[in-house]
Amino acid sequence: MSPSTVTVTGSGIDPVAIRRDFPILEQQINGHALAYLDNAATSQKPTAVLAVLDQYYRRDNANVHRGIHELSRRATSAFEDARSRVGRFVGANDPGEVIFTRGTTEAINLMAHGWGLEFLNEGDEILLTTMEHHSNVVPWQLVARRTGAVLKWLELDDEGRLRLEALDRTVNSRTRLVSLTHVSNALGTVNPVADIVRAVRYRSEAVVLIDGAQAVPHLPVDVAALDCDAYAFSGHKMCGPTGIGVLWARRSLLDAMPPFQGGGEMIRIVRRESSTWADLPHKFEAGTPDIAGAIGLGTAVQYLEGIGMSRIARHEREVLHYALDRMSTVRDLRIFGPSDPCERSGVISFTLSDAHPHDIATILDAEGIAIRAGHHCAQLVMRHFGVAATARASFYFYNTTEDVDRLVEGLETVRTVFA
Ligand code: C6P
Repeated sequence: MSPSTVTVTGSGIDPVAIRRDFPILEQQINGHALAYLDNAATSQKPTAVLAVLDQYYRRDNANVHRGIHELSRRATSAFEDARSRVGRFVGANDPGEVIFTRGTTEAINLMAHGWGLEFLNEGDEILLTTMEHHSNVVPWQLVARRTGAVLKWLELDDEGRLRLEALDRTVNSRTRLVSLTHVSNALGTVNPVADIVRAVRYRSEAVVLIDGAQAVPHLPVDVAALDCDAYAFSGHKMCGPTGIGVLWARRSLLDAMPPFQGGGEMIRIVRRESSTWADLPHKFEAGTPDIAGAIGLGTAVQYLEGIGMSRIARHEREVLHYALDRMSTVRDLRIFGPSDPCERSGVISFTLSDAHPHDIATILDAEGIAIRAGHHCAQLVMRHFGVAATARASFYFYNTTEDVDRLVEGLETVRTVFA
């Protein structure tokens, strides 16, 4: 369960030792060792997670909360243990406040349907930022259309930071919801969430929802310290399986919300005319959940705890510094996002001369280097910078400075091809 022998350096971890836990990284792609730099899209999975999924299906598979038999007892206990562990990982000590979802997208949609449609009225204001992933834009557009609520926007500055000075003007007594990302997937900007929550609380009684999809995998996160009302994240970006994620929200908020979906296990009593709901968190988990996914996510959290989130953050910062330094030597390369590395996470969005980002990604792929190209589901960010797409390299704790060297060599090849 804990990572294999890890050499601790003064400032972090030894990714070479860590990489032994990730068999997928050992392969060759197009005749080259794989340099996986697409971690913002999804992370790779350590053997501990692969093993627990295998063990669950081989030995313990049963439905949860339904059976009296031994397998159901085992599955239920592993599923609920995972809930408690994943909750504690983000500072949430009440497992009733930890709702398993399919991921960040479903968690935000749960808030939009369960809270937005129920509590928003015409003229109420929803404050979003132009840094948001579409998952934190479109659900609120749908809610606004149905309730008559109005969308307001916090804009970006030239470096892709939020214009926080505008909070004074944009948050007022009509603001009912503020929903923003903790870390931008398209720019790497880390937002000062605790300060923003404090500023919002000073000016309104708005509910504050944080999209933590790019934060929880990379930084120590404590929802209690952030003082937000709800927080969403995805398992697959933090060494867990796909198809599982979490909405954490305050019990008082969840108690007030109607169910998102109806079905098995979310009810207390069903009569012909109406039904009553199960206690939290089950009220929001209709149908058979992704049991293996939740258990896998619990193991992923245990694995990350074994390394230590502070060390992970420190290592990624070192790789980021190195990458920003090395990439600054590539002519005609434009990097988006804050110039101060302390304000960003291990995501580097860039363009190179006139090369289309898809061509950059294709040429790098031929060298075994995996990056993402496109609008990164953040078209508002692309529009802000006047580009249709960027190339994006994103790091995790198993990335090395050698991966960065390979990236920089690959970018020089791109330049040659397009010269
Ligand atoms: N970003 C990326 O390549 P899901 O798909 O539900 O697990 O996560 C959605 C999501 C929400 N918010 C942020 C900030 C995100 O980065 C993502 C996923 C991936 O950037 C896939 S588009």
